[in-house]
Amino acid sequence: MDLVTCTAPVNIAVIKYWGKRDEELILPINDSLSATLASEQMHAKTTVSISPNFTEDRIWLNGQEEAMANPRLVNCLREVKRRARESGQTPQTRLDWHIRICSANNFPTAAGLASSAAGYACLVYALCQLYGVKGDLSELARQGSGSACRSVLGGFVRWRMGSDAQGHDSLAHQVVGPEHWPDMRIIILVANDGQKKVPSSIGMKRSVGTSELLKFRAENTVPKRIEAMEKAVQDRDFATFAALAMKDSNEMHATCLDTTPPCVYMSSTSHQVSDLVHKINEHFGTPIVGYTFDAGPNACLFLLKEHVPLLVHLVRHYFPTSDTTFKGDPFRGRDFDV
Ligand code: 2P0
Repeated sequence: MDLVTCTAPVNIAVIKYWGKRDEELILPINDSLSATLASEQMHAKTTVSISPNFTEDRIWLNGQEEAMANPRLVNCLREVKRRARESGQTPQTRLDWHIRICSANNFPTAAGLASSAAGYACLVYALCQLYGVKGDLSELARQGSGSACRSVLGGFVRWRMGSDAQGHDSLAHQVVGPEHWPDMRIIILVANDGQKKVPSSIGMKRSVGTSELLKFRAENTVPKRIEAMEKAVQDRDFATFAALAMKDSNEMHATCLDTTPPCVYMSSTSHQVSDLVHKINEHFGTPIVGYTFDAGPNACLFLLKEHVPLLVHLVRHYFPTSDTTFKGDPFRGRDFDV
């Protein structure tokens, strides 16, 4: 039996991916840019094993057995095996052995964070190790989940949408490595409002079909904003970085509201967090904290290390919570190195 175990971290987009031009290949309508968390923090851990004794392919996610028939999973496995076959590194017999996949996240699903990004990045990396596949992994991870292509690299990562119809140039590139901005911190505030959200893939499809604002965003706003964001990251210009992240998050959620029927992801708590951040920044006369919201109500706050104690104090004051277990830990100042 051959066995590989690896981990892959979550990434948080500051210029958002929202909308596909090709559903099958998962090709986006705009570039996006994200920060990958350090790998020992919020991550997926996946073990893949093959054996001539296994009689069928099987997968377990967070301890529960799931169907192997998931088309994205099937695509990833097929593509990795195709590359392995083409490279001639793996004997056909090994490729014919059945596989077992066991994957789990070390963070609560309630956090509503991009678990599919960490999960597919981890799966693809593990499969490539298992079958001896080398080269760029982002194209393979992208076919599991779009945002997963950004989790195969550390630091700040840009996913270039590309122009090739087959998606061969729709790849992730590292903007700067994890060591570039050592004082950067991310605090995640979990707003447990119990709202049922529209899955992002469905929300995106709906936005592509109905939102004119989305088209404007993809063609006009993001191409300029992402260049400014890349420069802000390279220059470690926090004020510009935070201002652009907030603008982009708000524009993404505006396109979600411009969608028919609208996709409402932010809750009243999310808006209260946003208000607090703007008040703090107004007080300082410059952005010292920036927020971004994904397809859910939870806030990801970016700030520099020196401001973590102040922010944690203010959040605990304005958002007192009785839940101080792991789920509530973000309120206790659990900060993550990028
Ligand atoms: C992002 N999100 O850039 C954006 C912001 C959510 C909001 O990428 O359909 O799970 O698997 O490609 O990657 C979440 O979407 O969607 C996402 P699929 P994915 O992080």
